[in-house]
Amino acid sequence: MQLPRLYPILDAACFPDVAGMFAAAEELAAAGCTLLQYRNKSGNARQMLGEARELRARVGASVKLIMNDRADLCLASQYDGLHVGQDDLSAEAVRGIIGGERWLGVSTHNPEQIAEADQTSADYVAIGPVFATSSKANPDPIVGLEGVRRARELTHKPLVAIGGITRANARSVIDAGADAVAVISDLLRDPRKSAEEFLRVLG
Ligand code: TZP
Ligand code: MG
Repeated sequence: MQLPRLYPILDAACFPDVAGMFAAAEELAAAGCTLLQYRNKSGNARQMLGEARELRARVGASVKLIMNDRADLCLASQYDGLHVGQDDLSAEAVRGIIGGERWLGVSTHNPEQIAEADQTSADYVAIGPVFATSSKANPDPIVGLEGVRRARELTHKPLVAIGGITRANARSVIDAGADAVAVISDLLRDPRKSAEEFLRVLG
């Protein structure tokens, strides 16, 4: 699998309403983003499936869509992949649900978790939070660029860095060994222009 450098996350909690999230998705696709994650930590399943399907309708078939946390909703919405964290079902458990073709990503926060994720069938490993973030409740300790460098040494899988990544620091994260940066907040204001700027500095 080939990860694009920019991996925007659409977190429902970061938008005043769903219309804003759908509009942001369209803008990100128009900017050239080819991979998006739908994250909703507080929606009910029915609501989430509706939103997931609407996101697909807005961005079209050429953008890869990843569901956060929920293997059932990944299948129901026919998404391209699933992203799980340390408190979700294990990589192997969800692999058994989503099958071999869909992308599977696993969040890690320290060297032990990276080494463990490396031994699974995950298609990519995420490491973070790299920098301070206000987009996640109860974040793990910041790993810094040193944490990204360490992660790079511990896995040959594609590496996604996450947490506090902005247009100003994204390049340093890639230079530390990440293949891609996952971003929530620095894409919220004027998503199209922000994504274009990310793609420029990452290119
Ligand atoms: N996992 C680790 S940090 C984070 C997640 C979901 C939030 C990233 O959001 P932001 O706004 O790009 O820091
Ligand atoms: Mg999770």
